[in-house]
Amino acid sequence: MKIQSPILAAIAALMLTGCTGSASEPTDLAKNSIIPKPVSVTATGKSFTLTSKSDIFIMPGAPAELSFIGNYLADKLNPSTGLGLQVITDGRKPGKGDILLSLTEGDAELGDEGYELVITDKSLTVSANKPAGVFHGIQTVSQLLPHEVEADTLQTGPWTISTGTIRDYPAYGYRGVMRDVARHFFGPEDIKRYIDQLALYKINVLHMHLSDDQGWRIEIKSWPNLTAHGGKTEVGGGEGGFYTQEEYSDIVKYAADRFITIIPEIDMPGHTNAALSSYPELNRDGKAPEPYTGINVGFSTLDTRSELTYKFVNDVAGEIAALTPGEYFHIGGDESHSTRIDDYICFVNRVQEIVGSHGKKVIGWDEIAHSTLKPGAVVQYWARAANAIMGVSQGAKVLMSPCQYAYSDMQYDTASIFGLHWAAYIEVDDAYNWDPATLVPEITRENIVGVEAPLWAETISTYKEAEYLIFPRLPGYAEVGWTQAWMRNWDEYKTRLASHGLRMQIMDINFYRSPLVPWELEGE
Ligand code: IFG
Repeated sequence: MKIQSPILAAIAALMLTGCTGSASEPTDLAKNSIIPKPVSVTATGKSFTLTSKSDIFIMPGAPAELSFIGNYLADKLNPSTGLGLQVITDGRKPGKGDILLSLTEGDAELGDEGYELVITDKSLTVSANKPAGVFHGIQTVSQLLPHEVEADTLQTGPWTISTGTIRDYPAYGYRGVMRDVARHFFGPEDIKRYIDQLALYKINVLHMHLSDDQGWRIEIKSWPNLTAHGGKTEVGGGEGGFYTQEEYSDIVKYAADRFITIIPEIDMPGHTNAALSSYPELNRDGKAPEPYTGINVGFSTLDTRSELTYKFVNDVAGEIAALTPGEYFHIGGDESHSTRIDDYICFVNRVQEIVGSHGKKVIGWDEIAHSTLKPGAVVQYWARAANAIMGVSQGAKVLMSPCQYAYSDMQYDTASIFGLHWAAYIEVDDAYNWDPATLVPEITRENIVGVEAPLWAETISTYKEAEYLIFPRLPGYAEVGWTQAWMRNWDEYKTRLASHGLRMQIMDINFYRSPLVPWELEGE
């Protein structure tokens, strides 16, 4: 069609886009950059636009979590869109341009974490069996909006989404990361910022490594010196720090509000110099070692033959379990090179009983498979497949954290400014190109609870340094946990990840600009 007059051209453009977005507005929902990749997307070729008349509707009688989610979405969208979205719970019906969050009954395919997103040119509805599914659905909504939505300052819009239906649910129920706050301490605000970043990618577990040789990071009221002394330093001799029980509980709630479960880890019998340095009586020779600020491992052990040690473990596990609604307590168990194997086995067997007595299931690094695992125990495969296979032979489930793919503290390459490389150099494609269900033939899909990407903190001491190692590998780990392996392909994924570069840039995330990703960045 040849148009002479600019007025006619403008009218034609408006007709093309339904009188709202620009002519270039995408109208194909299937052309999205959602991470993790959703199960199914059906496009219907029109556009839905949020306007200043839009609001977020929740039907009366919905659980309080839905109001939290509605406000979470409004707080996310309002600063950048300026639309002043309100959360409406008074029974008024949603109209044109409104968002509806709702719970459905018995959409079995969606499970507890899945959602259905139905977008027409008049409305956008997120529905799920459980609030967690609705929360995951709004992350997808945010990712369908222009990347400027991630800004915390007013942007121009238009705030348009292509129409269609998305049905989505996770491959694995456990999609986690681990933060080592013992080698270097990261305060509550750092952890909460991290939790909000995890929510963007539908991660649902944060495992906190709360104790090690270099530091004890959680207040234990019956053993106050653990933090008064053991929390006072860190790798390199810095001031360390610790969470009071109030701060820990606040982190647990902050995470739970975002449908993320905290799993606390007290690493034992090895990796215990901070505890041993805090209480002479915990040491076999009655002498407390000096605080340790190096990065060696395997030199420390609790006195596995002393009854005081088991009182200590019971007190610690009891206090932390009482603050932790999640079903798991992580007992560590790795690198106990200074513990005789028969003493180690006896210790792990007793600690499993203690943890069970406080109503928690045990997770431990793969070495715990040498013990007699209690029902429900989970073996976290990190270094030795033979240990994990031993766990499977005892009927235990496996949490996949293979160090050569999932260790976020590994350098990307020899030029990486932070990280280690004892396991491997892990570029962004290496972090993505693995299938938990086929990595170890003897560990099959039904043995696996999920995946977790640990970030050890020997070489990082600030939030920005941590972000450099975490991003952009984290979205890939999230997809490994959420999306079926047969749907995943690096060459397709890297183009979606590239568009997330703009989002990470706007959120001021200090991500590594891997040369393997065709980034679309502003001003770089
Ligand atoms: N292995 C140790 C960690 C940490 C890590 C650094 C495990 C289970 C090497 N144990 O990984 O404490 O030092 O990459």
